[in-house]
Amino acid sequence: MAKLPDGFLWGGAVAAHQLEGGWQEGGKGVSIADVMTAGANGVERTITPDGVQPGLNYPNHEAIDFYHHYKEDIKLFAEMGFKAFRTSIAWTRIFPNGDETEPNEAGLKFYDDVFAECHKYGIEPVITLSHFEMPLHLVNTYGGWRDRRLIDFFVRFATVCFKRYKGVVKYWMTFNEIDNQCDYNREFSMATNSGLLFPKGSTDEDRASAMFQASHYELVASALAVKAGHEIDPANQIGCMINFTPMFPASSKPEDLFMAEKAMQKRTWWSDVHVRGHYPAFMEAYFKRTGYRPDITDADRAALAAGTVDYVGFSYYSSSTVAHQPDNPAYDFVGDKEIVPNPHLKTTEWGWTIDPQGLRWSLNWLYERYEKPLMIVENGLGAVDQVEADGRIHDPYRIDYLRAHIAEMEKAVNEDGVDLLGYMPWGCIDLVSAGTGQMDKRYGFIYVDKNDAGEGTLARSRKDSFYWYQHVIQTNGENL
Ligand code: BGP
Repeated sequence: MAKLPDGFLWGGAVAAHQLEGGWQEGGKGVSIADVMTAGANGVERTITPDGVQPGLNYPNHEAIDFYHHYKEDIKLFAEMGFKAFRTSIAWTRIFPNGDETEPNEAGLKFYDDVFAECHKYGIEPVITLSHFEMPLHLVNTYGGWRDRRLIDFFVRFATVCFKRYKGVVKYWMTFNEIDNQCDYNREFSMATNSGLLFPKGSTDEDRASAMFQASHYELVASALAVKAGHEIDPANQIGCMINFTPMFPASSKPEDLFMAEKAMQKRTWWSDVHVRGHYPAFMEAYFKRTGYRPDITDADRAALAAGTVDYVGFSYYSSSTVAHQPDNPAYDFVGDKEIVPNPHLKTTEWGWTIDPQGLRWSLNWLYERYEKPLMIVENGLGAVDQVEADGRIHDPYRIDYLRAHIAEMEKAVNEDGVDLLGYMPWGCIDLVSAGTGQMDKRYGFIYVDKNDAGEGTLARSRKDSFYWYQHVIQTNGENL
């Protein structure tokens, strides 16, 4: 393969609540992630917003205890040759309840130490400000992002971080996978993204209405944070972060082609606002046509226009295929009926399609639409790994997945002219799964000895993919 440009940010990605543990250390407050139990046997994770209940399994409380192992872990990333490490700052370490006026020094100090450790090895920290880990207090007291006051709380948090880590962190992202909320039939993603909890019996309309409002406040908060970040340090590069799942038509029928177009709009309007500073026409038309009337003021519109992002960060795991259904005349819903299997693609053990060419397509689509640098901040294969009797972990399936995706990424850069800043595969060290709350859905190059029941020594070991990725980075992507 052809090499990537010099300075390409090879690395890996994680999120605070999925690996740090130390959920009550250093003055940390309780986040929504801390009250989520693990799912089991196909059952979704549950949320216990009134507090932790004895006897239930809360995997994020210890996670892989990066809080105490970060030196060892960053050393292993350095051994692989990482140029960048994406993690998030747990909001509750800095503002334990989210609405205080003064930050928690011990929390700020923890990230001073983590970033210093990265720089010791020439690793660039890439930081998400909000990755599914908002303070629980903001959920219980304000109803999460339904409440406009959260804008100020978030901007205060972001501003404290920009000031404290000035000259230390250059690459930032505001909200992780903000567009996940389009799946408003799944209460779990509402809770993780926006802290929106719903009473039993709530309808799709209730959830959609709250979601549009919460999303708007998040977009305004993001724009104000971007503006503040640029003022504090003009060298800051501040991006958005979306879950990019391309929607392909199931057939060449015009209805399916248009369904795919509408399904793409349904996912991408968040990044349209982040990048362009205004709502796309199809969303304005949708609000007019439907009963949704989010509170959007003129001052909000001015804020959106003044805080556009510098780059587009995105996760890519799989593609989806959609077919139009006759009972969806306005093409408004992309639900279980519209999403259909793609007979040309294999799937993972968790049913996610494996579509490397979809990554090249995504890079082309995003670059054409936004003409902004892109950053792949998540990609990877969740799989169950076996530890052999000699302690080694052979994971050729993970290497195959990553090799195929990197090859397509390189074509997008070298043949299609896409401006790509870096590649940070997800869960570079095994961690708690966001979707299931379990350990055994593993993504890492580094194995962590801990099982779904929370048992294990937490010892780290290098998988085969560790050495493979090390070689990829050494050759700047030439040798896959
Ligand atoms: C993304 C999230 C991550 C992550 C990943 C894999 O949606 O940003 O936090 O966990 O998906 O998902 P899962 O952990 O469910 O396999």
